[in-house]
Amino acid sequence: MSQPSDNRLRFKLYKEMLRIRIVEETIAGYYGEQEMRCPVHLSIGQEAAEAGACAALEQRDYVLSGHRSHGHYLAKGGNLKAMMAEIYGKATGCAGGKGGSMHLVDLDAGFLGAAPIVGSTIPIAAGVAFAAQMRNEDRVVMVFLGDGATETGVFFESINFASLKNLPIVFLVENNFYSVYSPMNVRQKGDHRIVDIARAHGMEAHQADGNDLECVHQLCTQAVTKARGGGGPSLLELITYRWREHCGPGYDNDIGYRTEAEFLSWKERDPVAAYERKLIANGVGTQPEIDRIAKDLKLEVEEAVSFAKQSPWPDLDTLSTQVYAN
Ligand SMILES: Cc1ncc(C[n+]2csc(CCOP(=O)(O)OP(=O)(O)O)c2C)c(N)n1
Ligand SMILES: [Mg+2]
Repeated sequence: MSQPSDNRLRFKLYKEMLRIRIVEETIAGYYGEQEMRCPVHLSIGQEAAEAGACAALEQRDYVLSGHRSHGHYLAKGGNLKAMMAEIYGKATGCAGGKGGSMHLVDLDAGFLGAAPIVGSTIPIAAGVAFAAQMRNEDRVVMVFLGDGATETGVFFESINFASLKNLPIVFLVENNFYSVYSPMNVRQKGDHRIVDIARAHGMEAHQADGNDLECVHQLCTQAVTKARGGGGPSLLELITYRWREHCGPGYDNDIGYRTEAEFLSWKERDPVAAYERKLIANGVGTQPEIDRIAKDLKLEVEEAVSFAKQSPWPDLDTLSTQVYAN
């Protein structure tokens, strides 16, 4: 993005990234009230990967995700009020209040679903891409997964199938170094590289800085354009870092699986603050403009929380509906 005419896109990307940050911070702030009764996996620190990747997609494209999916849902255009209501377990939630944070869905936005069984949505995404290809639809599928999910059997089967069939799919790996509390070096031998797995299956793969919003967006745009043009699948590994505890609103560095120094070094590389500095330094935006965007977003998110809190509980007689496919 070198043209001044790209400034609108820069602001759009920034706003999407900041919106995810504010939503996640707001959830963390209200979580202690114990009105949200589902576990939440927040992606604070990883927002550039999420916003940059989804902005490369069209509305008709499909996204699938896993347990840490708020950012993917929002960046793909999912309804914020319906997401908040879902986390509060209300009837107005995107899954009728029965799924919670880890079962977000918004078919209108092309967010086909998220599920917390690690790896489970990867083969579904490959199947969706296969269907789009068979039906000759102009549709790309992007599936978000973590570094831990690349260690599931279905990941290997799915990338093999996607490569073999030249499917229109992007495997978007957010590598935040940990699977819960386990770093890569206790899970895999030697110099393990996720991109090499994809390449070994004949798939194009790239690793990039997941905290660099524009870099993520460019890389994803290339992969999506290639998939849309019949060029087949890609795997993109975005290096990033989760700030908060694996599951929940707090911090867990004291447990000892990672050091405070490591955490602080990644906080220094805050994708939101870095992009704000870049916007201002390049004369794209001013501090008052940025402050106004943040203020508007906070209002929008507070409204969503109020909507969720005021919404009714699901009726008891809906308990067993929409649980299984017809
Ligand atoms: C099949 C399965 N095994 C174990 C778990 C428990 N679990 C939940 S999240 C997670 C770690 C996933 O790590 P990663 O894919 O890197 O995603 P991250 O949490 O880092 O975003 C595990 C092991 C699970 N949900 N599903
Ligand atoms: Mg991880």
